[in-house]
Amino acid sequence: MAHGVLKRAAAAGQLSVRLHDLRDFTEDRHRTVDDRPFGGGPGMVLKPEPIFRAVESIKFEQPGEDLPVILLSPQGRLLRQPVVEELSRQSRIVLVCGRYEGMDERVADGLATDELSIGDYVLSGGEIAAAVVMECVARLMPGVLGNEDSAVQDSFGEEKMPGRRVLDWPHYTRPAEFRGMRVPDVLLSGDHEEIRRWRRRKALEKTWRKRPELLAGLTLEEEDRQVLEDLKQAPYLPVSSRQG
Ligand code: 4GX
Repeated sequence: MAHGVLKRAAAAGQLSVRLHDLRDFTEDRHRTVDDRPFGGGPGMVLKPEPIFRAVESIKFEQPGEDLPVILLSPQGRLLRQPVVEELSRQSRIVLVCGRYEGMDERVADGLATDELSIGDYVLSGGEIAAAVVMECVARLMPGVLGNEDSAVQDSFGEEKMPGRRVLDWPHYTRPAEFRGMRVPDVLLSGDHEEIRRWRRRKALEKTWRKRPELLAGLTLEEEDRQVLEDLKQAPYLPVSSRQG
């Protein structure tokens, strides 16, 4: 919260974050949040009661509110930009972070409204995953990255929102030549229509070559379809012989 987009979102009054220590919602002398798994096996499991009580204390603040309660876990649906956009429109979100081998399944079954994973790898706790969600959501909030209002992201769609479904185009800055590597001439030409077409072509080309599965579900405009047709015809050029 002290840096970058989270700091900016907070300064713009768009974001506030509260931490809730599960131990504050225990009732025993040792403030116990975990226990051994039924059925045996290694490791510990987070008990359901402190998690239910913690989330219920947040629900109690605004009775009747439609409050998303999101469990971070490798079993969740993958966090992708459309999910981030959906979350950025919510006024409040609860992110539930587990530790240990996991948490009592009744949290997923009877408390969480959604389960999200930030990727197919195993963290030791949900906190970093929650920070990733916060970061992605904060950068879409009005007034945070120069998005004056939330309508901007929708109406600009793909073109100004690379990363939504196609990869970004290549970026260059000065110097125009660095260690023998030239910036493509078109970017120095000042021809804005030509530059727009080049960027679109490069974005599609990069997506086609590096992440072809991202193009699968897309309905493309005529210009894009033509570009992709040409790409599929073109022979693949090794890095050493590419230019422009
Ligand atoms: N994307 N982890 C959660 C503990 C746990 C296990 C099961 C609830 C149910 C992860 C991820 C992730 C590791 C966070 C296990 N909590 N979270 N933790 N990948 O790997 O979100």
